[in-house]
Amino acid sequence: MRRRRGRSAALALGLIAGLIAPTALAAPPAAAAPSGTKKVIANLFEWNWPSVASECTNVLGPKGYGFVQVSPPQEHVRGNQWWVAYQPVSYRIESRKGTRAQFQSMVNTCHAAGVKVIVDAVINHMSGQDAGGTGWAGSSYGHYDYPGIYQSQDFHYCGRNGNNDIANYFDRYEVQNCELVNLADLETESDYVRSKIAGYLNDLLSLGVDGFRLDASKHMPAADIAGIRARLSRSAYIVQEVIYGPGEPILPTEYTGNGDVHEFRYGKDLARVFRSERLAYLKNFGEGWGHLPSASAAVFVDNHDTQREGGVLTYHDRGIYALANAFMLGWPYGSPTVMSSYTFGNRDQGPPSDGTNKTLNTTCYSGWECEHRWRVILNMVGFNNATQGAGVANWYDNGYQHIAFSRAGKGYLTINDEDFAVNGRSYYTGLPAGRYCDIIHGDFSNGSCSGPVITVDGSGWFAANVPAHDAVAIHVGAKLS
Ligand code: LM2
Ligand code: CA
Repeated sequence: MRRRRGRSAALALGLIAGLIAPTALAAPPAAAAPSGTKKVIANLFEWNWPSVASECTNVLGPKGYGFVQVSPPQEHVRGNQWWVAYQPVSYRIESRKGTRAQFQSMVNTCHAAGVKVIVDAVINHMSGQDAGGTGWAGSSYGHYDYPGIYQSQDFHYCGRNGNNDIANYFDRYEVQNCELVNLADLETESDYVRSKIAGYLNDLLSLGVDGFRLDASKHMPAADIAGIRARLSRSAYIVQEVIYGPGEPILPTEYTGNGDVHEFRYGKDLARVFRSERLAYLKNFGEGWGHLPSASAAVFVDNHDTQREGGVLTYHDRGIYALANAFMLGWPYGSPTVMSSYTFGNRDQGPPSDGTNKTLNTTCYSGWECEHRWRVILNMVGFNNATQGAGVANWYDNGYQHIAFSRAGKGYLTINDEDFAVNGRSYYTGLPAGRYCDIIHGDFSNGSCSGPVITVDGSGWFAANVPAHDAVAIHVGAKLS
């Protein structure tokens, strides 16, 4: 039997604006939630350590994020651009984002909130300035000279292109032995270099860090990463940045033996689907599209590089960006990372900082986008947690921009990206009968829902109106009765 529910005032108000509104934040629970089923990573790009710490306590932990990924913590070249972080000059944990003590305190605070910490580790190269200089924390350096760490014999000089720079991505030797935009390329095959890199990573592990994003992994042979990994003092989550390029010889699959690998096709394909194709095509998104095996894939709608390069959805896309993230968090493929950005007008613009380039504390929605707090994205983290391990069932699509699916017995998501509302339709969920909070338009806390309530009947159906470019999501973790 199909039952219909009248259009609620709240649903009628389900405008795009609602998709990006921040949610009211509940007070943190007394104890950290168990971390076993929390898989979602929040990438707090360029946040300083005190701000990351308070976000762990106030938002990430209570709302169910399992991990926070932080920007590179080592000493870097001076300057105001964000990318100074990608030019290490020493492995001291001392940067514009904070001191070693602040970093340590951030890790402890995040752990106390049940959030693990992943560090963006820049280990393929050092700085890229021909002249050298003095680093953030006062270390002096030359392009191929880092006193007490690396000397000229520790770098690759590939002998190509006149300046040792990478020009041809279809040449494996060149990609791994030449310089990425003039960045002094470490001889990662040498025992000495491996021991220095492992020393840095082990120092971070000693501070309690849980995992690493290995920057520029494609520029290091998988065997070199394996050699470094073998020197780690304990196991750590590893995700490698290997950007798939059509026809290139270096493949993301070469790296899966070391840990997870970023699937860059995911965000690009998702953007194309949302912008110019059909959501109906998402029915087999992931492995069915030739992407990496799900168990090895780390996925995101955008990251700090792709949001500057184009070809993906970003915070600029507002409601559609929220919907794309909702799909990512609802769909069981890979490990999702939610991007959190500061507002930028040009590619090089650094984060809000003071006159000395020290990064200021984060102020959400003012200079910082805080996408990870947008209601749809934040509440879909709860959906992701509640549906762990449940497969896709009851796929529905209208052939175009309206899709729906269950996560068997645990949750249901429908996205309507048509230019028109879909009214008076019923959806088969297979979920237990009951009243569920529509977490796209309301927040569930202390057993009540601040938005529309969806009633699943005894046969597993519900009826709802879904406005244009909007969605409805329910799950067993946000059930009223
Ligand atoms: C990465 N992954 O493999 C990072 O995700 C990416 O953000 C990094 O580039 C890159 N690899 C190196 O770690 C960024 C940024 C570049 C910037 C570099 C180094 O996208 O623009 O290059 O960091 O800071 C800048 C200048 C470039 C210059 C270079 C060296 O833009 O023109 O090259 O510094 O001085 C002469
Ligand atoms: Ca290299």
